[in-house]
Amino acid sequence: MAATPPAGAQETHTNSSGQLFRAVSEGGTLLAVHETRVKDYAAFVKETQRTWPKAGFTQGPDHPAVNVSWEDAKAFTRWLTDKEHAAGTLPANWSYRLPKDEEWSLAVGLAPGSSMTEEVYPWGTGWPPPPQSGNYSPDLQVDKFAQTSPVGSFAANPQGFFDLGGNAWEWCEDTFNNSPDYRILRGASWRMKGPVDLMSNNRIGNIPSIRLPVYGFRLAIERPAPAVKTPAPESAPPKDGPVKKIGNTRQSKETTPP
Ligand SMILES: [Ca+2]
Repeated sequence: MAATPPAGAQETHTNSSGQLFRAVSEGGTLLAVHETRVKDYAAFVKETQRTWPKAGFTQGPDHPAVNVSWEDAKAFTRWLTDKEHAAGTLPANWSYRLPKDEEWSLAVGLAPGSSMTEEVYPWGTGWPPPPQSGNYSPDLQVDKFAQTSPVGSFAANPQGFFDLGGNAWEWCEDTFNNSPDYRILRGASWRMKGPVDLMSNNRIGNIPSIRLPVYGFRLAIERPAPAVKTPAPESAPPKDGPVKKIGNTRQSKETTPP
């Protein structure tokens, strides 16, 4: 059987800084259930002396690290990989990276190839977002936070992930519209309020060097694929051709600080 295990039955891993990870599919990539926090990122900045501009508003240690560029986030994944390898807390053939776009879709509950225009949101279907569904623009009046909020302030989704909708936009590995100059961000932020902006399949792109107080990231763990089980012929996945890029592919509207 290749069925996705029910929520709560997924494989998990906890790393050296107490971050919980869940597999996005059976035997698949491990994704952090939370965005990378201020306290996680601050340790990296302190040790590497990397530039990290202030967000411009108050952030506690459990808020998502923002004002982090794609390049910063990638440097963090390399730093943490090296650190945990040296400490022996990460298997030698595992490494940190950012989520791939398709992995992020699995975490938010989208089936590969789901419609570009399907009105599915991280909280389900229907507009407007219900109270306490996530940290979005104060104009929507669904949460009490003016800017970022501690990660995990709202309920996890059925796959066990927090803040996939709102709080910080999340950098992904993938290029945006196949342009090497742009990288994908998913999930919208504490500043967003438009129905299309908040859809689960929405994607924006921006240059990998830009830092904005609405941009953060969550970690993924690359690891060897499990031993292949020979599937029975009837359980082979349907041949629908290559997975297409889904969602609204647009240039970022969040290009300026508030
Ligand atoms: Ca988020």
